[in-house]
Formats: sequence, C-alpha cells, structure tokens
Amino acid sequence: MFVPTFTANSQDVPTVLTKKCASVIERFRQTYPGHSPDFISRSPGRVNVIGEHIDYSDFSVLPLAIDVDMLLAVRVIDGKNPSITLTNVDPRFAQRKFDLPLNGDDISVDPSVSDWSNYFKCGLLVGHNYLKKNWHEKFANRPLVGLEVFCQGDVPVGSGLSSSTAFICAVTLAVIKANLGLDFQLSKRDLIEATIIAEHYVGVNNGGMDQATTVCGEEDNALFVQFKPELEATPFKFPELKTHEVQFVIANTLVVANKYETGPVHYNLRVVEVIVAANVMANKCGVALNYGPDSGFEKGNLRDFLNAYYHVYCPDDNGPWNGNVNEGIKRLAKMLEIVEQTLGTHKEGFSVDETAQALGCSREEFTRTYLTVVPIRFQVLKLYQRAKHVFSEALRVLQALKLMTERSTLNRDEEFFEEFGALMNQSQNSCAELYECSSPEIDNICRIALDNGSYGSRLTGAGWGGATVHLVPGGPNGNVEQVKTALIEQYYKKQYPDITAAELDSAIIVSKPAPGSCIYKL
Ligand code: NG1
Ligand code: MG
Repeated sequence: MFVPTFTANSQDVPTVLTKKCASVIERFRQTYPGHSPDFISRSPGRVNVIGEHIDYSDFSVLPLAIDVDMLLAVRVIDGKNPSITLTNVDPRFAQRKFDLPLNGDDISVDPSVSDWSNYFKCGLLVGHNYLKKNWHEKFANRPLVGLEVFCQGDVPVGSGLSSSTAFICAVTLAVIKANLGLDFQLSKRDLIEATIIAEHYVGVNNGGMDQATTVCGEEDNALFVQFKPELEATPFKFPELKTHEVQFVIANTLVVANKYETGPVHYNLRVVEVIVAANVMANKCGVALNYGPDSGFEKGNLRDFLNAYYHVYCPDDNGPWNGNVNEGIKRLAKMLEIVEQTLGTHKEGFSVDETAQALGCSREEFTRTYLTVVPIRFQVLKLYQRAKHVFSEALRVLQALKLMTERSTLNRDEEFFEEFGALMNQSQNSCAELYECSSPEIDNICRIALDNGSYGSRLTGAGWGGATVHLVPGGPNGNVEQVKTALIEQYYKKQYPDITAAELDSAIIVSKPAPGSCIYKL
C-alpha cells in the first residue's frame, strides 16, 4: 500500500561542493571584484515521466528532479538603500540592477515585459510574502536585504524541464535564507506553497508539479506528487530489474515553447477548458462543486467534480478518494463513462452559446465568469477531448505507480518496459489527439526513439515544443547509445544542420534522479 510521506526538513546539505558550485563561485568573484558569495542556492530542473496537464486539475503526477539545475551564488549586502544586482552566465540575459523599495509590497512584476529579471522578482515577491506571513513580528517593517547574485543554470530554457521554476525556487530560497539567516529551517512544504503562485505573476496559471518536484527531488528516486487531499511528495526507487536499469532519456526538440506568449491559445486556454468542462459535467449531473478557496477561478475543477459526483451518487463510499490507488483507478474509469454521457454530445466542440446553455446560465454570465479571467482566444471549447485526456492521464499515472512500486507482478525486464512504455505511449497519443499540445518535432522524435530502442516516448512539460522523455533500458547492454545516435542522425542533424557539438550535448540529457532544492553554506 502506498503510504504518502513528506520529508519536511531543511535544504542544507553537506558542504561538498560540486564542480558546478566551484565554477559559480569563481564567476561570482570575477563579476564582483573583491567580494565572495556567502552561500549558493540550488534548485534542479525536472522531467515529468507521466501525468501531463493534470496538475492544475489537482491530479497526481510522476516526475523526478534531474541533474541540471539553477545555481545562485549570493552575497548579502546589509545597508541603508538595499539594491539587487543580477548577473547571469548566459550572455542572453544581460546584467540587471534595481533598488529594493523599502516596503517589499511595492515590488511589482510587469508580465508584458518578458525580461529574465521578472522571474527573479517573482521569487523576491513570494519570498517577501513568506517573510511577512510567517515572521511578521520579527520582520514586519524591516526592508529586504540587498543582494549581489551570480546565476548559472544548465536547465535548457523553454524546454519543458521547468527552468523557470528552478530559477524561481532558487531565488525564493535565497531570499528567505538571506533575510532570516542560513540556520533558519524552512520546510519543503512551505517553500513549495510559497512558490506555486510565483509564476502566476508572469501570467501563467500553472499547477504545482514543478515546484513540488524541484523542492522535493531525491537522489535515485522518482516522486509521486499528490496535490489533494493535501500536497504530498513521496519519493520511491525505480524497480530492481534483472539485467537492465530503468533509464529515462530526455531529448529537447529545441523548439522553445514560450507559454507566456502563446498562453491565450495554448496553456491558459486549456486551463479554462478543463474548468468549464468540470462545471458543465457538474451541471448535467446535478451536483454542486464544493471546491476549496485555492480552486482556480473560484470555480471547481475536474477533481472537485469527481469528489462531488461520488459524494452524491455513492454516499456510502468511504469518503473522498484519498490517494488509495486502486480506488482511484476505479473512480477515474467511472469518470470516463460520465465524460462520454455529458460531453460526448459535442465532439466537435462547444460554442459559447452551447456552453452557456450546458452550464444553465446566460451567455453574459458565462463570459464574465470564465472567459475574462485570463486572455484566451478560441473558436470552440473542446470540453470532451480535454476532460477525456485529464481523467485518462490521471488513470495512467496510477497504473504507472502500481507498475513502479508493486514489483512482485513482474518476472521479466521486458514486461516492465513494455507495460510502462505502453502507458507513456498512450499518454503521448492522448496529449497529441485529445489535448492537442504536441508538435511535429515531438512526434518525429518519438517515432525515431521508438524505432531505435525506446519502449515509451512522449512529450514532457507543457508541450507545443520543449522536451520529450523516453523509457530506455539502461546499463551495459542497454539501448541508450542506440537511441542517442538515432536521434542525432535522424532528428538533430536533419532539423538543425549546423548544430554544434556543445548544443547536441545539452539537447539530450541522460540523467539520474537528483536531489531537490538546497543551500550550500560557503
Ligand atoms: P513546464 O512546461 O515545465 O513549465 C508546465 C506547468 C506545469 C504543468 C506542465 C504540464 C508552469 C510553470 N508549469 O510545465 O504546472 O502544468 O506544464 O503538465 O507553467
Ligand atoms: Mg516553466
């Protein structure tokens, strides 16, 4: 039985500095002559093995932190008029310097200017919110301390490996530690909850998968991340197979998916579609969605519908589904039947009028409640397809979890690779066909990988470009080199004829699960 645990301890690790740490310290000293950093704040990127576009519907996901990360070398400057100086090893991001307002509430992020310092300011904002909320008596009217920061990240940007979240979590952790001292113990849960809303400041209504993974990552462990009944991140090891290792290969399409610019027709539109789908299903089944205060748009989501449906139609059941895997599989299968009955009537999509009618409200009320919260553009709302993806993907996550954690059922390595791989391939098909968040480059990479030794290939992260993840037998007689060679020859060299060896090197990542956010005391 899968008992969720939550190691809510601090992020301080032994002062064993990695090579990357040594180089960021050296670069700090070159950038800020005569100064040395007080500490390094690190947060890793993450790959989502399965469970795509379901975290903002509060369904559990199966990610792992990887060994590409964002490192911030930080020096605290105590002084009268505190300022922040940001330097980035990546020449695309020029140095930024800005004064800190005496009152942290005056820090603002302008989402219309997509400058890299915006993500720093998101971290500064949520860090300040945390300081006020948790330490008001000690912090109430104290200004934030000034910082000199050198940023060195190797999470490819816009690649679906959560570079933005790795940066923001590293910043938030740095701001809290800089202001409360390195010995202040910050629980992982607090750091996650503080950072989940950070990217909302730049206009993305994301879920909490990235933050939970970057903070809770554990070496050699994948994570089962649950958002309800409450946030839990439970590490678990890959199954011990007989002659191979379980290896996930990450291949970046190098098509940068900028969620902030395409949100109105991509990411943020999906967020609206799945919330509308939940409310249409609720109205058609005559159940009220009793959602929590943190529910998106102040309307219930698909998980709220699942709970409300069972509360009304199966009152004798043992209460809301609380992460019991087998019970969850049963309920999600039931939801897929309800999707057919309630949304299958409009497989070509719902117009605004049809949706208002299905919700039992006027066109004006529908528009005001759902269509004006974030900018979106659409012809029809594909409620059937999006809801079918979400419930089927949430179901695949639980099936994958059983495969990963109930080893006894497997007696041949291939059995694991075939069954787990099949779930990943079904996920890719659902993302492409039902959620329409794939791209020709993703489809191409997946085909090549599956033809050359991968058992399961799919997009990871938001999609529409970004990265792909592949289940490949690892170890001495595995297929990792075969998959890499095929991708280089048949995808990268064809799609990008003048790609350099360095770019190729960072395009394919073969990573072991890495530890989560941490502070290196110097
Ligand atoms: P990426 O593409 O890694 O930023 C985004 C969301 C996640 C999740 C995935 C899709 C942000 C910050 N994160 O991940 O919450 O919804 O897409 O599963 O937008
Ligand atoms: Mg991101």
